[in-house]
Amino acid sequence: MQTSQFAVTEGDFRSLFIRDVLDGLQQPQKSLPSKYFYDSQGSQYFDQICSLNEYYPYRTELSMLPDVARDLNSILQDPWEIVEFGAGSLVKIRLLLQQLDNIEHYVPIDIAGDHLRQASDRLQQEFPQLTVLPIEADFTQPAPLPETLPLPKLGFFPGSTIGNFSPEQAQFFLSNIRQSLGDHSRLLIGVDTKKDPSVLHNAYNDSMGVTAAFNRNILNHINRICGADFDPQAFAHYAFYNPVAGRIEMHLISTLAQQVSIDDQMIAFSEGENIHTENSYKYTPDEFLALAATSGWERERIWLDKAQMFSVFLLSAR
Ligand code: AVI
Repeated sequence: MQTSQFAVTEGDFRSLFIRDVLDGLQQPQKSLPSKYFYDSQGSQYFDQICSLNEYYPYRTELSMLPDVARDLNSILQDPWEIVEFGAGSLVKIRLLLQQLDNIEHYVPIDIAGDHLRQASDRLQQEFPQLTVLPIEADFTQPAPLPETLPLPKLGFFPGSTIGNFSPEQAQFFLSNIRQSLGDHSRLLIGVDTKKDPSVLHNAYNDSMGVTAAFNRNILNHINRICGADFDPQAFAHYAFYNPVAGRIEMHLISTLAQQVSIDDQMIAFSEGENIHTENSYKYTPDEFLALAATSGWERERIWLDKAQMFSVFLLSAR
């Protein structure tokens, strides 16, 4: 297995992290970038969320992928390579690789380098004919793919992670990957659908409190990396569906007036003041296709589960 790195150094990561955190917390509406949920504890919480009954997106998409892969196998006749954005533990790709005959290269991109390399080693052993070429990088940032990859590319972006971008950011991201995947590329992307708000509410307010712990954990991550002194227990988890914006919003609410030191700055919170930590946009198929079209992608196929809880799109580069 070859490896490739576009990684930032630890020092760069820390200063970017501090800058993002202070930028967000010094605005009148305090906010934090949701990508900072995912330290190793946060990734474990997210894995637990995926196993919860209330959190339907993960298991619904997983149950759809074998059928998607079967259909895809008849579409992808020539040799292809798959580029996965934010590949994580490489669980979903296996469901594709088990059915797809013509994949020669697989390029998982993820910021968690050690985890990515270990998962890639295991995948390489399971699929010895495949060339696995992991790239340690922040997939949200535009970056060219290595020029050694000559085959047409299928981008893979499952899990409705696209929903964690604003529509403008999603458009920017989709245009960028359209550029880096090139002409003749395709994109297989999972997108959460609009549905009964009570189902959405329960998915982000689970009865075991795992989503609450996941939300608060962003403060532990900030404490560790930025030398801050947040007390996560002094913030309450609050998540709701905003029907006008078509998104779940997650917030942390300060339960008392308090001051927090971050790097060399003090940030004041009044009692009841909120930090907006995440958006999770939900799209009807038509809304998502319209967004994709503005980024150079057109509809090739859509799969929906029976209850229309989740959608998977195959898009082709225009
Ligand atoms: C990763 N992402 C698609 C999840 C979502 O549903 O927006 C993150 C998450 N936040 C709370 N629960 C899960």
